[in-house]
Amino acid sequence: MDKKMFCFQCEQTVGCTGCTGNAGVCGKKADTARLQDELTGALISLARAVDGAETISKSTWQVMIEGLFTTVTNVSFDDASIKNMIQKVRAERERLVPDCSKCLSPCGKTDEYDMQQLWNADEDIRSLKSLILFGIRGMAAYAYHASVLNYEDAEINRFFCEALFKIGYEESAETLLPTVLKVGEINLKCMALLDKANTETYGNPEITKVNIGVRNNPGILISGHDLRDLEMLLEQTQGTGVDVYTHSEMLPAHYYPAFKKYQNFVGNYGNAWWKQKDEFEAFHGPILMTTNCIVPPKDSYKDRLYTTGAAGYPGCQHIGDISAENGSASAVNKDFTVIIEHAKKCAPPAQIEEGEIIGGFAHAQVLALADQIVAAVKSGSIKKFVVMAGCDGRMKSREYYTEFAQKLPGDTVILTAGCAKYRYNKLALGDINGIPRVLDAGQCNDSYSLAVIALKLKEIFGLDDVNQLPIVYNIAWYEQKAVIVLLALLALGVKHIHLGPTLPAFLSPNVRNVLIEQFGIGGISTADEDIMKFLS
Ligand code: SF4
Ligand code: SF3
Repeated sequence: MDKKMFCFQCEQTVGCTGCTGNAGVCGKKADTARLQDELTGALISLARAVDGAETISKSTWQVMIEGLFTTVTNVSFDDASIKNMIQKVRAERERLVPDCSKCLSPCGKTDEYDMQQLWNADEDIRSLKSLILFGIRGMAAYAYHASVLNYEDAEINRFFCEALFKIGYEESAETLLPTVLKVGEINLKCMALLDKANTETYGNPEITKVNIGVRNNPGILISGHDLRDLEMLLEQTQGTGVDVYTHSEMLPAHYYPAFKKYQNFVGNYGNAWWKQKDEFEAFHGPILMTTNCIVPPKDSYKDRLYTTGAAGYPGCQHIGDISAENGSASAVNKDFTVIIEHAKKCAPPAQIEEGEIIGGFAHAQVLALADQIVAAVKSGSIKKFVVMAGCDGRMKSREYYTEFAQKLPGDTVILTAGCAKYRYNKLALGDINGIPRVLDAGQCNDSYSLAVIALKLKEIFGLDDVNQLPIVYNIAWYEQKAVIVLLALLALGVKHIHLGPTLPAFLSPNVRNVLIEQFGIGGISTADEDIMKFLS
């Protein structure tokens, strides 16, 4: 494959086949894509080194998880930080197998993997390995957020190695397919770990009305998925006169009890990630991107865009972890003074919306309402739950999701998580006996709640199979965290999931057929046709 770059990991890939030119649709340049490949090849060699090492330390897992997370769509566009990550991976490998680099008759076992081998492989092998790779990239995001809160799991860490090892070494579809399913199984554990980390640290999300208007103070907008970053920012802005607003996937932070005590935690500003060019301009103050999704910024606000954690953009200031710099083993610690001082010099945000939205329907809150929900199902007031979790994206075809939500009959309830919700969470869809018709469980990272709710309902209704529940799945995907949520649902035995707006480019016809035959996976058509089909 003699292309400048090759990437087909997200839904907006060119022509539904792959980004191959000077840059991807997301704005990722060919050089950055090649560095991400180099990083992935280095991570595979690290996994090979782990296989031969006697003792593995925490730093090995941290490097592996951060390295994978860095390559998730819209996380890092910064070549310098990707090169730095590659060096960290190489140093870790050298530490684990110091004799390899000095060996006079090298066996090649810990050599770096050339990703061209994967991109040029037989299409079914490429497809299965891509499912594994993109799945563990998504899972690494969850593991990263959990580890920031000091929650880790040896089985999950080991599995990152196993999966990377298979991408590098395994060439048979018969052995790769079970690994694809195992990625989903392990991810259920990883999502449970992150749920435990978040809820034990910040409390169980509860029903919350979130203001979408603004106040008259300067503000900082925080986006992405990292709750620890938000916590530090809220602490450091106390008494400064600077307000804090959430953006996109940070909206669900308002649902956690721990953040409600901050008087300057004002509300949510804007919508899903892809509208940020207009919304960041109107915000006037600094923006902190803690994870995806970064859109290459306009010059008009680029100096106001800051990154932290795995996120990066060239020319935007990155706020590092002081505890890591000090070599301290304590929790992640960052100094956001520069952003706060910047905010003080900025005008207050321009109001772009007003009113409130409601959310906080993660598993504990929904299960607290179980009696009410079960009664509504038994009386026929609720006929179906429609899981519409996942990602939003800029493609016009995603207007389907707004239309679908609008046209769903009044006896249906939407269960959502992820930024997909912005396609319908501001519609007046009403409630059923006091239960809102859109129940937002949180970020894409909180999709675990939807699995817990389904399993609990199965138990309450005394069913043998999760597919007997009155739940249909119409999931919107964009990046690799949605891929891993899909694999987790398959691991739970959920069948007949509809995935849109288009099926992943990395599914070969044969792999797609396996998913259709074994799991009944399907695409979408029009809102009218799908409502008829899904609810019949
Ligand atoms: Fe293309 Fe998506 Fe890859 Fe960006 S992440 S280069 S848009 S496939
Ligand atoms: Fe959204 Fe980027 Fe996937 Fe977390 S913020 S769901 S796309």
